[in-house]
Amino acid sequence: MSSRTSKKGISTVGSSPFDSWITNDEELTSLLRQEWDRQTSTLQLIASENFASPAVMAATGSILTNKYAEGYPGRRYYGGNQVVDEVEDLARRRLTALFGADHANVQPHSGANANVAVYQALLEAGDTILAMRLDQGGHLTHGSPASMTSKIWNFVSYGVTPRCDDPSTPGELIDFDNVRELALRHRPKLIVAGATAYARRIDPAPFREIADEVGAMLMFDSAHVAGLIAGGSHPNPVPYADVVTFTTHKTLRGPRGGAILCREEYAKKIDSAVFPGQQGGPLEHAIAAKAVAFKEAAQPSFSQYTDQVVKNSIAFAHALAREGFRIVSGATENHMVLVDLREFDAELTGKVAQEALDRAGITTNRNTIPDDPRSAFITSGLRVGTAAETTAGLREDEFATVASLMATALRERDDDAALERVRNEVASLCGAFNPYVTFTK
Ligand code: DSN
Repeated sequence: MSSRTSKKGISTVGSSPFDSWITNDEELTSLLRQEWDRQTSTLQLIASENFASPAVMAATGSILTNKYAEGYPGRRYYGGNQVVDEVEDLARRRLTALFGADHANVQPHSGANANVAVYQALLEAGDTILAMRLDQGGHLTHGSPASMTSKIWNFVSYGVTPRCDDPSTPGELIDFDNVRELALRHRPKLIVAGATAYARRIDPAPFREIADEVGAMLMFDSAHVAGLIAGGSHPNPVPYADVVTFTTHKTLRGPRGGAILCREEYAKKIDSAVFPGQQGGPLEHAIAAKAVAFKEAAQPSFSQYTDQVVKNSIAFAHALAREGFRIVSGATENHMVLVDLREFDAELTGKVAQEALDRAGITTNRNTIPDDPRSAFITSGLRVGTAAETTAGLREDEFATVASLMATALRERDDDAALERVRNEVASLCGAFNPYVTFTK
């Protein structure tokens, strides 16, 4: 392979940030090149991933990585932070403007850190939190027994309504009667809205009503849909929630990291919980990259992008249904599709499907579906998303093709030659839709 051309023949010169990654460390450069090839010659359908812009990646790799800056702008524990203060202020200003929030904290290293910092800021150990159960679509930090959050706080979990195959009364939707009943019974101090494997729009208004009825605070974990909210494709929870948390690298298309928005009355407590409560020195290079992403998300072209993400997801769900997959809740309204594999093939598990698709150049993740009889390691479901490949330029027709390639790969999963044929078709699709060519157009 030439040093400037990927395995699939894609020139990396002038069309990608690849050149800036070349280091004098041959082993690492080789690995970076392999990952460049993987990301640009296979399909990235993991719902929580995206392709960050070259500007976001440049800021992530900037000189700011050298600087220690414990504290906040104007109140640091180290000298030399004049410039860093302005960078962090810029990120905070752009973020509050983007979502119309009172206060922003841009230091959380991840969404999990952001969530735990909120719990620490607003609650005492042992307080009750009402949140969505992991196996119904919630996140680990929403009180999964495997997460330290469940050891510190007392979680009560809500779920989704039972499955219903009549399209006029879809099931597997957040069960607001259950949320209200549990809230009245357990009187949580905090209610958490938001999910990690839920393909429908989450309306913040009914959560606010229930929180008010029981005197609870409301946190909206918008990790997955932050970009859809910023682009105006989903409702903004900021006017309803006391606190909103999110990651910056999913639909928001920024660097890996987290952020918190809150009402002014909680600002001091939230800031203290992030630093020094949870973290030490902030990653100012990541904060600079967040600032870049917040500016990008404020552009009209970003709204066009998020609208297309949702249109693609709807087209993808229809095409997958035509191939014989059952779509959990019967539809999607965001960037992801949660697929129940059992009707396509009763023997096919999420684990086997994910591995077969990997061999065909289609990257997905297995996922439990509501009331999944299989374990979280095996699963009966697959979660796919359109955020990344929409950035690369795929539209509804291409997602219909992807659904058909997925079905072929899964039907012929034991036939290496068939998987290789799908892999070649995937590579040719990816060759026509390279995200780093799209970005520079
Ligand atoms: N749960 C991860 C995901 O949605 O992929 C994020 O923490």
